[in-house]
Formats: sequence, C-alpha cells, structure tokens
Amino acid sequence: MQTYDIAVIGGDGIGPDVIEAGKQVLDAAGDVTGSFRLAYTEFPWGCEYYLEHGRMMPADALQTLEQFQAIYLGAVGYPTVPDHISLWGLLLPIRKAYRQYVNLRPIKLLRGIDGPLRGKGPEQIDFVCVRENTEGEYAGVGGRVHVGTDHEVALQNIVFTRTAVERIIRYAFDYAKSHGRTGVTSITKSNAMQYNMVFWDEVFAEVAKGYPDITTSKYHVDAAAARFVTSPESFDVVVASNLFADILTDLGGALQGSLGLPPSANIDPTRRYPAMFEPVHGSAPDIHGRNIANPLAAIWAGAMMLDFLGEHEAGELVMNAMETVTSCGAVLTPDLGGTATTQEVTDAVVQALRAA
Ligand code: GGG
Repeated sequence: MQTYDIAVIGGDGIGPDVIEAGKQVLDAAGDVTGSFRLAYTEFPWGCEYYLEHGRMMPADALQTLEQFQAIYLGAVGYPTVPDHISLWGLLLPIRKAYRQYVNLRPIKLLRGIDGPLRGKGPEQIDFVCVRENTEGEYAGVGGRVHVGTDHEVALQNIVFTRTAVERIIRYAFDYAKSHGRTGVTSITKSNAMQYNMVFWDEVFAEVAKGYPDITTSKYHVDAAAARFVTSPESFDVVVASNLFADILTDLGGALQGSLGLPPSANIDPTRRYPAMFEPVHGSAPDIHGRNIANPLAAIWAGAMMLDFLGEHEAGELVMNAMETVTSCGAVLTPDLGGTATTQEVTDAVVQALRAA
C-alpha cells in the first residue's frame, strides 16, 4: 500500500474545520480502495501564529514543506491581522517558491444544487479556469512614497514575463487536449491595458497555432464576466491572469450555488515541488466556530489532491460521493439552503463513499 506524506495547514477561521472534514473523507477513500494511506503532518501556521511570533509561518517553513508530496491548506486571513500581511506571509510565498504556476479551478454545478441561473443546470455549467499563479497583478512589485503626506504615491506594478505567460497558456491547451475539452478562451483587457494584455493576446495567438484541433476565443474581462452569467455553456477551458482569474472564479463559485463549493489546485506541473490544494473560499470569520461551514470545497480540493497523486479511482469515488449527497439534498449546510452542520455533511459524504 502506498503512503503519501501530506503537510496540513488548516490556517485561519473555518479553515481547520473544513480540512478536518476533508481528511475524514480522504481517509475513508483510502480505506475503501485499500490502495493508499495519507500520513498527515499538521502545521499550526496562520494568523494566531503571527500574533505570537510576528510571522505567519517560521523562517524555514519552505524548506520544511518541500519534503512533502502535497500540501492541504484550509484558509488564510483573520480580522486580527491585515489581509495583505496574511496573504503575503503564507499563501503567496508557497505558490511562488514552489513554482506552482498553475491554479486550476473547476467551475461545475453539482447535481442537485439549485444554481442561481434560470435554465442553467449541470450540463451548462461545467468548465475549468486555469489561473496564472506566480506573477501578473500579484507580482508584488511596487512601493509607496511620501507616505502620510497629501502628495503620497502608491505604485503596484503588473509583471508579465514571456516564460510565465507562455507556460500557463500552453498548460491550458494541453489540459484541454488531455481532458477531452475542445475550446480554450483567453481573458484579458487589452483594449485598456495596451502593453501587458496585448502581449498576452499575442502569446495566446502564437501558442494556439500549435493546437489546431482546439477552438479558441478571447474576451475582455468585463465582457467575460457578463458571459459567465448569460452563457456559461460557451466556456470549456478558460485561461487568465492571476487577478482576473481570481475574481472570475469567485463569480464561478456563485454560479455553482455557493463559495462553499469550488476547489483549487496549485500545481507545479514539473512536479519538482509539492502541489497545494485548498478550497477557493477564505476563512469566513462571520461563521467561524458555528459548525456550519460547508466542507464540500475542501473535500473537493482533497479529491483533486488524490487525482494529482495518481489515486484516480479514489478521487472519483470522493466526487461521486459528494454528488450523491448534493443530489439527495437532505444534508446540506445553510449556504446551500440546508440546516446540516459541517460534521453532518462530512458524515453523509463518508457514508455515500462507503456505500459505493
Ligand atoms: N483557501 C485559501 C484562502 O484563504 N483563500 C482566500 C484568498 O484570499 N485567496 C487569495 C488568492 O487565491 O489569491
């Protein structure tokens, strides 16, 4: 039996609760398939750690995490610490240091979930966003001068390198090819952003030439946002910059019926570094401690982790168990109109998995 070493960072707010739920489901998948076990090592990093130590994770955290095959992350951020400190203290350094240049975010309406769009069901809402995950608007280049004066200046520079733009676009095409998807849509704002986004458009056109069997389309981000709502079925694989895809995938979460559902995989496709799996949602301080957080995004992220580790059957079992629960509709958390607790939903998924 294969053992995988998994680093677990529950993080802040509801993060530890939904990751605990995910672990229970993943362990059940290991039992049922009999083909693997996950050996977890917990790291108590996040905002509480920051308040005690003045940093979100220890100075040698990146060396420590490098020994693991994958990282399972809950959520980062709490009102006690400014958001830019928490994000730049934990999540972004991991993505950048481990060259997790792909952030894969499926947008799929699960069976039984009543999405907000009239006449759009699981057949119409089923696409994948490929988010550039190491630079762009999140490059972290900038500064502030004349701080506190009436002529204060704040600069935040966007960085697009050919290496990063080309590899993420290529990944989107390769993903489409290997997953039976037929179209790739590129999203920019090249009418207003005449340097970096025009550059992206050019690279997209160049890379597309190598994939004659894949149809292509491109939209400005404002038009794309409207199209997510009016015509989600027109998307298959979407590729966009760090910030644009982050914003659009929250909209995607809304199309899925709740931000408690979408998962996210941060991947270094070369596998030189560990990948990191997390729910798209944050720490939700407003519902923290009430045992009503939806665990499905974290469970889904766990299914992506199993798939990435090569445990495809187990990943599929977890997805099917989740859809059994959503289809039945009896055990759902309040964000999906139900009254169930985090643990009740988790138990229902485990039960469905074992029954399968
Ligand atoms: N699940 C991790 C988390 O806390 N995400 C919230 C967040 O603000 N993420 C920013 C990002 O994905 O760029």
